[in-house]
Parts: sequence; C-alpha cells; structure tokens
Amino acid sequence: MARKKIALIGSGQIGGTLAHLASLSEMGDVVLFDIAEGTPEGKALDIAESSPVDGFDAKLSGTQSYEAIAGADVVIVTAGVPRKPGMSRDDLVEINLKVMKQVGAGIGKYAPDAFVICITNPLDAMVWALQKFSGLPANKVVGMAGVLDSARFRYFLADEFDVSVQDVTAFVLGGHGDTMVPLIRYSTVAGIPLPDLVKMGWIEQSRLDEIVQRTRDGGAEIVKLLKTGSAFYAPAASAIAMAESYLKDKKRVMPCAAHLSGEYGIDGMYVGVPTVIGAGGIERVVEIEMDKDEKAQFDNSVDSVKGLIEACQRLAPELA
Ligand code: A3D
Repeated sequence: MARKKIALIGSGQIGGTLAHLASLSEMGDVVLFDIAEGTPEGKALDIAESSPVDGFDAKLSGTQSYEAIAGADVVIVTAGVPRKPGMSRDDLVEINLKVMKQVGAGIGKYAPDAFVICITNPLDAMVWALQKFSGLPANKVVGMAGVLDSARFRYFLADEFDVSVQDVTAFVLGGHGDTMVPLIRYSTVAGIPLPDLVKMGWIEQSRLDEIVQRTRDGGAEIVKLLKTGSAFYAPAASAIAMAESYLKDKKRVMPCAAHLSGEYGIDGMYVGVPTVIGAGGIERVVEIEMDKDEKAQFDNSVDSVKGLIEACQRLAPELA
C-alpha cells in the first residue's frame, strides 16, 4: 500500500510542527507549501535529516507550487497571519480571507478528494470561506479548534486535581474565541461530571469558574507570553489527532468546527460541535441537549461567528 500524502499549506510555526509530528508518526509523505521561499524547503530538509536518528521513513519536500500537493489525502491549512499581543482573532479577517481565496483555489484544483483541516484564524469564518472557495464537499472541510480548546480545559483540570490527563474528558462548544462554551456538565474525571466533583469537595465552584475563564483565554495567555506569535505545539497536535482519525477511520468523537445544515437550528454556517471523524470525513454531527444557560451562551457564540461571516461577505461579495 502506497504511503499517504499529507499537504501542509503554510509552513510557519504550526506548519513546521505538523510536519515534524506527521513524520515522527509515519502518517505519510509530507509536502510543505508556503509563499515564503526557502521556509518550506528548509523545514522539510531539516526534518528529513532527523529521520535516521528517529527511525522514521517519510519523504518530505518543500514547495511554492500548488501542483506539488496533487493527490493529497489530507491537507492542513495554517497559511495566513497569527495575532500579536493585544489583537483579537477577529482582527485577522481581512488579510486571512485573501489567503483563503488563494488556498481554496489551489486545493480545489489539485486536491479535490482530500480531507481538509483549517486552522487559520478567525477559525469559524475562515473554514467557512475556505470550503466555499475550494468547492470541496462540506463534510470534507473542517476547522480545528474544539480539540485544542478542550485539551486546554482538560490540562487545567488534570493539573488542578492532580490526576492523569488521560482520565479527564472535557467538552467545549461554539465558536473558537472569547465566546466559546466549555460545558461543565459534560466534562468529567473518569466519568464523574464536574458538578458532582464540586459536590464531592474536589473543587470550589468559584475555582472551576476561573478554570473555565482560563480556557476561554487560553490562546491569549500564550500570545502574551510568546510576544511574537501564537500557540503552535498544542494546535498542531490537535490537528494531527483529527487527521489520524480520518486516515485510520477511527471514528473518534471530536469537537470540530463543522458545517451545519439544520443541526442545532443552524444552516450554512461552521460552528464548533461534537462530530464523528472517520473515512467519510465528518460522518456525523452529534446534537446534545443544552440547558437554558448553555443555550444562551451557545447562541451568543453563534452570533459572533455570524458577524464574522457577514464581514467576509462584505469583503468578498462572491461568498454571499
Ligand atoms: P506563522 O508562523 O506566521 O505561519 C503562517 C505561515 O503562512 C507563514 O509561514 C506565511 O509565510 C504563510 N503564508 C502567508 N500567506 C500565505 C499564502 N497566501 N499562502 C501560503 N502561505 C502563506 O503562523 P502560525 O503557524 O503560528 O499560525 C497560523 C494560523 O493559525 C494563524 O492564523 C493563527 O491565528 C492560527 N491559529 C489558530 C489556532 C486555532 O485553534 C484555530 C491556534 C493557533 C493559531
């Protein structure tokens, strides 16, 4: 069986980390694409030179030509600009929308059968635009955010309780950004929901509220520390987990920015919801029940995504 082909559009901080992780796990051969000459070539060669040390077999190449992604099984998009301290993800709309137009055309032409994972911010609007620009089926174009947001929530909870991260599950809904909705009731330690842990005296409600807020601000916390860019290790690991679920048909249940056609009462938008990822791409959207408060938070998050989509439509009328 021939190796799979993984194309990475954008070879910056996340793109380079994706290439390294995909190679280490022998996910397939890796093509790094970037408009910056030398960056993808240099990263590809550097990682390839680590292969004898780590013992993985993968061909790596760097390119400025979309032709080189032809036949890719998975395409992961990080092309664009990350935010700087003080910027919100939404400040990136105008510049990254132009990037999505170019990238969408390249994928549509050369990798129309790929499973496409978008990471570029503002995520929910960019993945929506990328799907339209590429013309790929909506179930094959998905946004990575929920896996990262819930990983942050899980990490903070595991650290707080001093238990293994493996035993903490967490659930985050809504758009990626300040309005994301971490769902406490559906987050557990070894199956015990967080509200029960509050009752059991493991944590005060006020401390839990702080952790929820830290999760919402998780991206900004890293931006503030790094000063010159945004998070890249955890975002890359999250997208690799999604790619693996697709390539191995694992059918993992993962929160992703998925195209909704009536689910949750939403039509024609991408919003973060639980999904099943398998060989068919997004095979299912899982519709959960929300209480009044959760629904209000979710609606607020959806409204902010709506606002970003409208901004995209003003900037690129062909998307209307
Ligand atoms: P960075 O290291 O700047 O890499 C971006 C790369 O994109 C650079 O190498 C650019 O040269 C390249 N690029 C710019 N324009 C184009 C183009 N038209 N075609 C191809 N390549 C291009 O950024 P990064 O890797 O740290 O972040 C990439 C994106 O991911 C940013 O938009 C971030 O905001 C976003 N991000 C999203 C999350 C989510 O959870 C959704 C988390 C972290 C970062």
